[in-house]
Order: sequence, then structure tokens, then C-alpha cells
Amino acid sequence: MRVNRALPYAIGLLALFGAASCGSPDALSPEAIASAPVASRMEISVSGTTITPPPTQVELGVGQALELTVTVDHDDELHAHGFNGAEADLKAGKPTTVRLVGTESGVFEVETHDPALTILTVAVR
Ligand SMILES: [Cu+2]
Repeated sequence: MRVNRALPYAIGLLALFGAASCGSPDALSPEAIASAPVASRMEISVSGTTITPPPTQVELGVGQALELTVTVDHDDELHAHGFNGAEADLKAGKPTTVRLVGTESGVFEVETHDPALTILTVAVR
């Protein structure tokens, strides 16, 4: 059966753009993430559009881990730009912990998707 040859190319481009816009080219192995030293821990809760504590910037060294626990009052999605594409499903009322390991220097946003909120900024140096 004939298929549209343009399609795989279009999907490839989308994947490239997706990776570029999220800034997460280097995937770390689960072992590397698990063994990175935890430099700081943070707990954030989101109720509606209110973020507690209010969004701040955390400093993190390359190779260090930030352990972030997020609790939301509604089902949502957590997304950390620049951290091995870290994503997590958030369930209402259930604290979810993710480990963000700095792999390259830069300032990265950690956000929820529904609603779109920047809950934390991480400066990796
Ligand atoms: Cu996102």
C-alpha cells in the first residue's frame, strides 16, 4: 500500500522542534538521575492558580539534583524544561516527587500545563 512519503519527514521535524523548544537534548539514564546528589528539596502546592510558596528561583549545580514535591488540587501535568524532559502526571491531592538533575547551565522553568503556570525557575550553573 502506498503511503504519503512526506509524512515521516513531517513527524521528524515535529520531533526536532519539540525537543528544541523543550531544551532537553541529553537524556540521563535512570541510574544517573537516582545517584545524583540531592542539593535541595522543595515542596510546592498549587490550588487553582495560587502557587505556594510563590514562584522563586532555585540555584542548582550541574550534576546535582533538586527533589521537588508538587501537590495540586486538580489533575494536572508537571513539565520541567531543560531537565531530561522531566514530566509527571499530577493527581489531585496526591503529592508527586520528581528529581531534576542539572545537565547544562541555563535558567529553566518548571510548569504545570492545566492551567499553564510557572511554579518554579531553576538556574543551573
Ligand atoms: Cu511544558
